[in-house]
Amino acid sequence: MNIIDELEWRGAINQQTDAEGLRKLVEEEEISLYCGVDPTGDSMHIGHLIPFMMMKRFQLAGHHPVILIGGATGTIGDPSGRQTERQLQTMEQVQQNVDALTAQMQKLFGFAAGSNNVKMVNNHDWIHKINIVEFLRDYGKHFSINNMLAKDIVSSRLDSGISFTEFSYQILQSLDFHHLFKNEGVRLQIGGSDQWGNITSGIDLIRRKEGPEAKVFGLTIPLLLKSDGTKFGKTAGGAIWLDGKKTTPFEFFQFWMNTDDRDVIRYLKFFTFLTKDRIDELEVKVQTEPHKREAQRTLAEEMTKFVHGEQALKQALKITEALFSGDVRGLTADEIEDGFKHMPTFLASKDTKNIVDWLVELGIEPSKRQAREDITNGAISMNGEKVTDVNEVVSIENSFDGKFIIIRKGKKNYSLVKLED
Ligand code: 383
Repeated sequence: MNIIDELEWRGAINQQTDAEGLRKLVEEEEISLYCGVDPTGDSMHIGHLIPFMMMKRFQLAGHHPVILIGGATGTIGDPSGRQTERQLQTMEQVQQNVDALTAQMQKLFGFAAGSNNVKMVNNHDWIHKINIVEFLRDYGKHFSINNMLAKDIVSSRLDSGISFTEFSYQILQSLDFHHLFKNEGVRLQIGGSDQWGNITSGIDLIRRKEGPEAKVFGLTIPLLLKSDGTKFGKTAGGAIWLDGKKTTPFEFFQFWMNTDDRDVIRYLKFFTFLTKDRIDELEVKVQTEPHKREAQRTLAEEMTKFVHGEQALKQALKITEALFSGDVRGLTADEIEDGFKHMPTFLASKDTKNIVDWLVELGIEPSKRQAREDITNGAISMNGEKVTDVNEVVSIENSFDGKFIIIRKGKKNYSLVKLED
């Protein structure tokens, strides 16, 4: 399968400027292509994985990805898809974000592992050298205000308003494409469907400056929609970040694990490097034995391994298994903190107390009568061991590391009790 057929099969193509031309080009040559990300935050989230997984596929097919970090464009902010003007970040903030995103990209693309067919660039390196007169003469002259106003990004903001700064953003991104075409031989820019306007205006600029023989292409990837209509990648707890400190590998694993049966095959095609045969096999499993959630588990394992590595995946699996079986005894304090982040948490003193009083005082049980009944019925366990005696006492001896006590009520209701310092 050539790379374009593969992207089509994976459902990863939204719009193309010249589908036939691009197909021919990638069949004949190894090409350089680029995709940019702006350092508007200190981590990427899974929405960013969408085009960068595709870059990785081009890389595996022998092409040469150029990853652009928007050290200059990030100081402005892309108005695409936004209804309100952005607050400018400080230059220091942008620089910190550049460093953080650079490190993440290096990890994902495995520079450390010595793969040398990927390049990383920062548009600040060339944009900061352009002075205002050059900007207006060499670039501004090729942009028609009339066309710029007609683009969705700008026209949708004419009511609410848009600053000259954000209005000019598309010129900067266009100038990048031109720069990379001239200096790195880049022939294709890819991005999410929100980037269509910026990508096509770059192609126009290249044609105007270099003439019609300059053959460059644009390709966008569809926005992922969930079958229940809600936005992909957002949970009650916010975005799913690639930074393990913001979204732990366990939470990351759980996010993919919770994918709807109706979405899981699409996600496997989009995000993993599994073969068509393997994905077809999993598709059958979703139909014949959905309760086993093998497709979800495969997706969660592949994604966690790709973003966080083998070791982190092992730990996520260990926490998942402990919570499922109830046997939490083998967990470390760090693993508990991670696994219980979104479970009900209570704060208790380190004083020794009777279990019934303790459960009621904390609010885990509504009344002493209920607490006694649950204990007698064997519905309560403490740190993975059933409590059967209503006279049992709770003390610091029961805790993990002097820090936590885990209570399980029934099969699934966990509470984390943190002991006060
Ligand atoms: C800057 C300079 C360029 C080329 C691209 C850029 C960034 C671009 C942008 N991209 C988004 C971002 O940075 O704003 N103007 O958060 C997102 N991308 C990718 C993808 C996506 C887009 O990084 O659709 C989701 O992740 O294109 O929203 O010369």
